[in-house]
Order: sequence, then structure tokens, then C-alpha cells
Amino acid sequence: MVSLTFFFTLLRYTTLVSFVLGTSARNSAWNGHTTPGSTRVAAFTPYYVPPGAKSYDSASPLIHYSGKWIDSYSSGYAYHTLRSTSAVNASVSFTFTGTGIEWFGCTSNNHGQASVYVDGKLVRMVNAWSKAPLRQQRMFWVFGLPFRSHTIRIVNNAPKETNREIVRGISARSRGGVMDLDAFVVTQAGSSKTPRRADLTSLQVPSHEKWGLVQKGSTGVHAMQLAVVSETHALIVDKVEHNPLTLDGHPAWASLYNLNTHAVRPLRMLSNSFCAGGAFLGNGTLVNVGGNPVVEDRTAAAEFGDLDGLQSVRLFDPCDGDANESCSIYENHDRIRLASPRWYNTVLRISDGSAMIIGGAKKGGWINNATVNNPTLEYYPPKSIHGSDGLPIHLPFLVDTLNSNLFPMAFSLPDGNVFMAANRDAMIYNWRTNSERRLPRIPNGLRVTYPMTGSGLLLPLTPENNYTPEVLLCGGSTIDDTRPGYEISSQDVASAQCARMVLTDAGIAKGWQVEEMPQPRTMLDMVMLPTGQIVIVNGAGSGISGYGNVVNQVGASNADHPVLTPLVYDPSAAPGKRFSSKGMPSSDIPRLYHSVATLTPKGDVMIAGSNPNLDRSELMYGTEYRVEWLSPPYMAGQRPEIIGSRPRQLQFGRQVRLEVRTPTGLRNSTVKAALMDFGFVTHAVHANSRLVYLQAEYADGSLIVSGPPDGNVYPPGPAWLHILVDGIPSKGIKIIVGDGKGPAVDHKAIQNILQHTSPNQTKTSGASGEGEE
Ligand SMILES: *[C@@H]1O[C@H](CO)[C@@H](O)[C@H](O)[C@H]1NC(C)=O
Ligand SMILES: *[C@@H]1O[C@H](CO)[C@@H](O)[C@H](O)[C@H]1NC(C)=O
Ligand SMILES: *[C@@H]1O[C@H](CO)[C@@H](O)[C@H](O)[C@H]1NC(C)=O
Ligand SMILES: *[C@@H]1O[C@H](CO)[C@@H](O)[C@H](O)[C@H]1NC(C)=O
Ligand SMILES: *[C@@H]1O[C@H](CO)[C@@H](O)[C@H](O)[C@H]1NC(C)=O
Ligand SMILES: CC(=O)N[C@H]1CO[C@H](CO)[C@@H](O)[C@@H]1O
Repeated sequence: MVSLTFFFTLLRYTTLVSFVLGTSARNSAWNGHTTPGSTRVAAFTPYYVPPGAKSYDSASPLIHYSGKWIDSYSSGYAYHTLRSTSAVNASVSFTFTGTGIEWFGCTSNNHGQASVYVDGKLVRMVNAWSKAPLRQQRMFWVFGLPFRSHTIRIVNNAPKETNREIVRGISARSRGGVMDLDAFVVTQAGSSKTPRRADLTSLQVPSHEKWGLVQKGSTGVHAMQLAVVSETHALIVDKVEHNPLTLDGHPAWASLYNLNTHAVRPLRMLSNSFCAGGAFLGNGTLVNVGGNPVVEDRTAAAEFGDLDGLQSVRLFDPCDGDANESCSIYENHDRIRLASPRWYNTVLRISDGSAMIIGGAKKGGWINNATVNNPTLEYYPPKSIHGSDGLPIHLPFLVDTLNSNLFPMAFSLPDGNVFMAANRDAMIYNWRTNSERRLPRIPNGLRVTYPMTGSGLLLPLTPENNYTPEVLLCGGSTIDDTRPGYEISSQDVASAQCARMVLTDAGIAKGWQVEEMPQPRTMLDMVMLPTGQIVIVNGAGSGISGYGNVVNQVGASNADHPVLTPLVYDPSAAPGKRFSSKGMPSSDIPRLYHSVATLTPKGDVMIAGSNPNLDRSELMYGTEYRVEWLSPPYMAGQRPEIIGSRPRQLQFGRQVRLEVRTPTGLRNSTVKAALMDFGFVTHAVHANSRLVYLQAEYADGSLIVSGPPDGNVYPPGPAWLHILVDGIPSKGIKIIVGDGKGPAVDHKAIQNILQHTSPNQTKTSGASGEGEE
């Protein structure tokens, strides 16, 4: 109960000192600890001051109150003090210099609603009602403000007995209309080194000749993993950490991002998804598998309420259209789990529409080694294949490629086999016969997989050359992967090499064709456009992936010299003429370890993430939530448009009819159809990324598009279909390739896995409150 006595207390102003990470904290980071230095069970609260940010207690003289407020004292409050009011229109106002602000306070069934104003503008109504009382909750946050002085004002607007809110279907009544302030946290992200671009509206606008780059939106949870799931939404998956977006009284680690409105909604995920891989199955369901444990001994991290994610299979059914409330992540470790623990595994949809789950380590660490290596693959749904009965199948390639072989690169080839690259090597795996065909070693000692991270793509497959596969691998590092971290520097220059090879007998005999990017890059993201060009963004000019392992770390980053200018690679141009950054805007946001980029159905490139940190940090290189949008020149002009009724399915070898409107008409134009998988992106691996050109003919005023010949050329599952008229692509429409039924389910293999494995997941007593963010 809140007393109406109104009194001042001795005002106190404190700044929380940032944590300095010790070695043990660094090691434990890889095993799921997220609260540095924490070794014992503590009641978890979302209150967290990222290194580099500043906290201001409710009793700070810099914070001004109007109306009746009272002070309360408890060790359960930040700095042991809390200031609260139940007076209507009582307000608190605070002027700060930074790029963001977070308000921490309590929630209970006595709490009501408040209006939050930033720089005089109403930005949010916050409902502080919750069934169970919770302390040190993040009530409101905004990031990405221009770096200067701002004022936040919060007004209590819930009179007693009138605040009705529907919470989980229950009409609840606030009994007290209370609002409080425990602390403000002022964030500075984006203010260091280079000035931020001033304002969203004054950014570079795409023109006919030029590429455009705008910064807009915030991912709410750090974007470690990214996949476009529908025309309107992208799925973002992070590790368990102190993200600003909260759910059930704790930070969220997955979210749904609206590509049109930039709204973001937290998604409930049970297990620690650090660092999982993902793929869509033939029936359109996305699987996200693997991760990291909570920890053996309990820490505050456990109080996030997360479960061990090493053997997790998380299922997500995309909801199409703007309705987003119905999409959620399904996880039930008693029923559905991997046959073995995997951290840093790659997931690939193969020619039967199932997911091949490749490699990874049995537990988190910095670099793979023989002790923790999981040199196997398994399938989801599991298969009784090669005598495995659903259990892992040994893959000698993943033993021979130690140590730098996590997040192997893999592409499903048009003969149904699978190309894999790991460390300095490559091979073709025939999954039907369980046999490996080793390929020539990648030239010049280049290592292309974690932590010497390069990127790779399967080049566009075309009917004209009978879908002949060619792969392209770019960037990475030549650092000896047997060296300990203390002999590696963040300043060691990355590689500028790209190598491509045609995967036919003749092409393999000819070997890797080497070329050089204009600058070295590691942790780059390669994004295929419908035009067949490849956009290269993100990454560093020196160092390696990860954090807290090498000498000369920048903050905690193992890498430095962020590369800020995107690059275009045209695979069909003559050698020497393939790279260009002409007309390309530069970013001012470093995107190093844990950055992502993907094509969107509109045709622009969504760029997000960067977090070479144990937990959210504001020190260079801080945790990045801002999103950027890179628009190819075709976005600015008139584009062809798919109109009328849209086919939902594209069967193998069958045709669909499309109505296409173009600025000039189709009759005299070159028309192409591009069938694309935008992939599941994490750690520079664009798993499943694919572009297959289809036969398209103009007849009777519409366009007849022929489906791919079979599931080898395009593994059955979701795709984006773009029409290109004279090289200008339309927006993509979502289409299911194949019958949409999904891979065969082998109940015997599933039962065998359940019998031979344990869920291995520690249930925790994490704080679980009521109510959505
Ligand atoms: C609170 O402020 C609003 C807007 O200024 C005003 O309309 C309302 O009468 C005030 N209520 C009380 C109880 O002071
Ligand atoms: C989800 O839908 C609601 C209601 O239409 C909307 O207000 C919100 O912005 C949507 N969120 C996302 C992430 O699309
Ligand atoms: C797709 O297949 C997977 C694996 O069998 C299954 O778990 C999932 O529920 C299916 N999705 C739909 C929409 O049927
Ligand atoms: C192998 O990696 C694990 C995880 O990082 C580490 O704990 C272990 O010490 C390593 N073993 C060797 C022999 O380097
Ligand atoms: C299209 O081609 C036809 C037949 O070749 C020709 O008569 C016509 O002028 C062309 N139209 C345009 C707009 O180029
Ligand atoms: C921490 C833990 O429970 N580990 C167990 C995971 O499951 C395997 C196989 O059942 C056990 O051997 C581990 O002890």
C-alpha cells in the first residue's frame, strides 16, 4: 500500500561502475553465464546497466518530480530506493544526454497506466499492472535517438479504480493506480567514434543511379540469427542476454520484426538459442536447432528461466500477412529433441524437404577441438538411414577439418548431393549412400569457417546451363588454427580472397579460381539479389570471430577495422570486373561478430546485429539493435508487379500462370523468373540461400512460369518468386515449391532417439510473471 505522506529524503546520486570482465567470466560466457562474475543464485531482474551506460537512481537530484511522491527503501530496489506516486497527473521528468533511455520500476496489481513523453511528444502508454508483484522491471525503453540532450517525462494517468486492462483475457482492475521510478539508465550506443546520421528522415534517399542506405527500426533483441518468414515479418533469434525487449518479466531472446511498420514483438522461447542454426522444412515450418546449456552450477543467468538448448529443436510456423499474434515458437524437449548436443551447427534443407543438421560442438567454447567436436550429422525429422535409426551419423570430414570448422558451409546441389566447406577443405556428400568425395583444398591456406569466418554462396542455377552448380567462398583468415588465443591479435589482417569452383568433374579438375576483393574481410555477409548479383556487407578487416579470446581486443571484440562500405559482386561479369562499390553509400555502424543481413521480399537488404560481447554492452564495439536497409538501384525506379490472384504452390515440372504489370509491357522485353530462398542467416552462414532461374514465357497476356524439374534443383519448401523484366525484379511473392506436405515422418527413428537420449535440460525456477511486454 502506498501512504500519502509526502516527504523528501536525503537525495542521493549514484553511477553504477561498469563490470570489468575477468578471465573466468569470459570462459563461463561460452557456457551460458550472462551475468559477469555471478556465481550464486540471485533473484533475477531485468535491471541491468550495460558497460558504457549510466544509471541514475530515483533519488538523483537530476530527476525532477511534480505532485505527490513518496520514497520506499528495500534491498530489492536498485540502490535500495524507490519513488512512487498514486496521484493522478503526478509526473517525473529527467533531462539526459545520450541516444537512449530505459525506465525501471515495479509492477503489481496496484499499478496503473502512465504516459511517456520524449522531448515533449507522447511516445507510449505503459501499463504497469501485473498479477504478481515484480521489481526492477524495464517499463519503457527507446534507443536510436540522435546523440544530444533529451527529456523524458512520465505522467501517472490512472486514477484509482478506473484502470481496466485486459491481461491474458482477464479483465483486471488496478486497485491503486500506482506508478513508480526505481532508476533510469541512459544509453550511448551509436554515439562513439563517428557521429550518427542525424535523423531518419534526412538520410540518403535512393535514386536511379545510386544505392540507398537508411537506418530505421530496432530489433528489440540482438539480431544474431535472422530469417524472413513472410511477406511482412522476419524472425530474429538471439542468445539469452539483457535485451531491451521483455516478456514474462525477463528479457526476451527472440522477436518478430515487422518489415513494413518496423514494429517488434517478443517471442517466447524456452531454451538458450546461443548459437543455433535453422532451416525451413518442406512443409514451410522453420526449425531452429541447437544452442547452449544454462550452466552446471546455477547463476543469475539461470533466472532468465531458460532451459539447456544444446539438443533443442524449436519449431516456428510463419503466420502470413499482418496478423502476428498467432505465430509462436513450439518447444517440448520431452517429445522433440536432437539426438546429440550441438553448438554452432549448420542446418540445411535437402532434396526430400527434410533438414540435415551438420556438425557443431558438444558444448560451447572458443574454438572447436577433438574433445568437444561433434563430427556427425543427423536429420529433422529423424531418418532410419545407414543403420542409424535416427542417431547421429559419423562424418570423417568434420574430424579432418578441426579446429576451425564450426558452422560449416553447406549447399544442396542440383543432383541432390550436398557441398560442404569447413576450415581449408571442401567435399561433396552423398547423403543417400553416406559417402564423401573430397575436393581440392581451398587455395593459399585460407580458412573459411568459424572462428576464421568467411562466407559462401551457391551461384545462381539456370536452365540455360542445365543447372550446373558453382560455389563461391569469400573472406576468412589464414591464421593458424592451432594457435592459442593469446598468440592471435585482433589486428591480424583478414583475407581478401574469393575462390569459386564449378562442381562438375571438369570444373573440379580445373580447381578453385581465385580472385581478390578490394579489401580484406572476415565475418562478411553475402546476400544474393534476384538479379544474380551478390551484395557483400558487414564484417571486419582484421581479427577473428568471437569475443574475449585474443590479444589487443577492442572492448571484448576479437576483431577490428569494421568494413563500412558494401560491395557488389557480379558473378557473370568477366574476371577482374566483378567487384564494385560504385555509388555505394557507407554505413557508420560497425557490424562485426554476430551481424546479419538478408534480402527482403521487397528486394532491399535488411542489415542488423553486431555483438562481440558477453552481454549487452555500450563499450566499443557495443551491442547493436539498429537496423539498416540497403536499396539496390532497382528499388527507386518503376518495377514490374505481380498482380491478380497469386499461385500458392509451384509443383515440380508444372506451370503456373502469373499476371504481370510492367511500365513498358512484356511483349518486347526479356523476362525471367527467379525462385529464391533468402536463407537462414547466422555467423556469416547463409544456410539454404538459393537462386534458381525458371523458364518463363509470355503467352495470352500472362506469364507462364515452369516449376523447377525436381527437389534436387530446388529442395521442396518455401520460396520467393520474383519476375525480372529487362533485369528489373518485381517484389517477391511467397510460394511453396513441391506438394507442401513436408518430409516423411519416421516414427521408429523418433522413438529410438527418445529412448537413447535424455532431454538433458535443466528446469529452472526463474522468475515468471504475468503479462506481455
Ligand atoms: C490531469 O491532466 C489532464 C490533462 O491536463 C486534465 O484534463 C485532468 O483534469 C487532470 N486530472 C486531475 C485529476 O488533475
Ligand atoms: C502485431 O499486430 C498488432 C495488431 O495488429 C500490431 O499492433 C503490431 O504492431 C504487430 N506487431 C508486429 C511485430 O507486426
Ligand atoms: C512440418 O513437419 C514437421 C516435421 O515433421 C512437423 O514437426 C511440423 O509440425 C510440420 N508443420 C506443419 C505445418 O504441418
Ligand atoms: C576443447 O574445447 C573445450 C571447450 O572450449 C575446452 O574446455 C577444452 O579445454 C579444449 N580442450 C583442449 C584439449 O584444448
Ligand atoms: C514491339 O515489337 C513489335 C514487333 O516486333 C513492334 O512492332 C513494336 O513496335 C514493338 N514495341 C515497342 C514498344 O518496342
Ligand atoms: C548435465 C547433464 O544432465 N548431462 C547429461 C546429458 O545427457 C547425457 C546422456 O544421457 C548424460 O550422460 C549427461 O550426464
